[in-house]
Amino acid sequence: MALVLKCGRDERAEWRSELHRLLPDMEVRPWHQAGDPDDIEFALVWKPDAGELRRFANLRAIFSLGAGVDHIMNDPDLPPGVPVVRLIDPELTRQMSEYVVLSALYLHRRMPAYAAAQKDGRWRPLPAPDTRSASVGIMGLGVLGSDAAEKLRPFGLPLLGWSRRPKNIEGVRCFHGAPGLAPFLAETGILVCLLALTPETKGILNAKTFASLPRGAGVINCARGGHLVDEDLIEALDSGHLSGAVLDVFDPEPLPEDHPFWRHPQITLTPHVASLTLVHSAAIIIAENIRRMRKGEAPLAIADPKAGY
Ligand code: NDP
Ligand code: OXD
Repeated sequence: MALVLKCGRDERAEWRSELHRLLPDMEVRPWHQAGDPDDIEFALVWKPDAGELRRFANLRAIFSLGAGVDHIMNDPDLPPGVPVVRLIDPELTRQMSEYVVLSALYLHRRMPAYAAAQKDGRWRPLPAPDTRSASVGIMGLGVLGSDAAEKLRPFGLPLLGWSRRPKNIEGVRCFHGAPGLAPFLAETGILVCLLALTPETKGILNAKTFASLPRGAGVINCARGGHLVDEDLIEALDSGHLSGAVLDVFDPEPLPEDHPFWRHPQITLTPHVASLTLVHSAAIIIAENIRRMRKGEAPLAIADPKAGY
């Protein structure tokens, strides 16, 4: 039996060598040289082509190469009954928390305004940032959102969080569900999006959400581009209601060259690098899940097909 791998060309050799080291009896086949589809027991994928996974009649699990599984779940022809397995990797979590702390402090310390002043050659000190009132609200309190909250705690900024189900996290005022959204937004000064992308959360960063934030709020999107309504963000920034945004993810990616985000003075953007899968670390987690399945145990971190993440 074999594993089929769909990853970036640059990482293919590393994945194959790590998986060979950890699972010496597993044959690893590249996506376009999968051979006899009936040999394929496991798929390890990033953005598989829609309908393609269904070719593998003996597939036992689909492993995501990233933390999000939307790139798999959005296939309307997904093989039924085959578990989709999320990647929960401490290295991914660490990187994301670094990005969130960096971006939240960047907005809190008004770095976009200082960058603009520097560009104009202007010496323009702003009032001291008041940490007591500069709250950070995290949408999505899953693996990444809850760790980001924990890493932000030592800075003393009031923390809020919003999720689908109720949560109890030390030092975080937790809200949940549709009724919890408005009170959460009303007290959020810096909004961080770390939600899973599902039909319910698509476009959630929109004009109504921005209008519910206090004037001068900032927005950080490091989940998926599909959460954000691009025009609504530009309008909220241009009207002065929002003061700045840090964006790591876009729809589509790469962000088209002529997209207004590139040159907007209040937007800082990065090319989907907030947290990158590190092969040496992720391969250990995937190999361990395959070993579990071979022993007849369920893999860890199966996505819930009903919830979609
Ligand atoms: P989790 O599945 O652990 O967490 C997802 C969170 O979203 C949960 O708190 C969940 O609520 C919440 N959620 C889902 N649907 C709703 C809803 N309808 N209303 C309110 N809350 C909802 O995922 P991770 O923390 O591991 O990852 C989060 C996302 O980060 C990924 O899906 C991915 O898109 C993105 N990501 C981006 C990267 C980058 O480099 N930019 C890298 C890695 C991930 P509940 O807790 O109640 O289930
Ligand atoms: C992920 C990502 O989901 O890289 O891991 O976006």
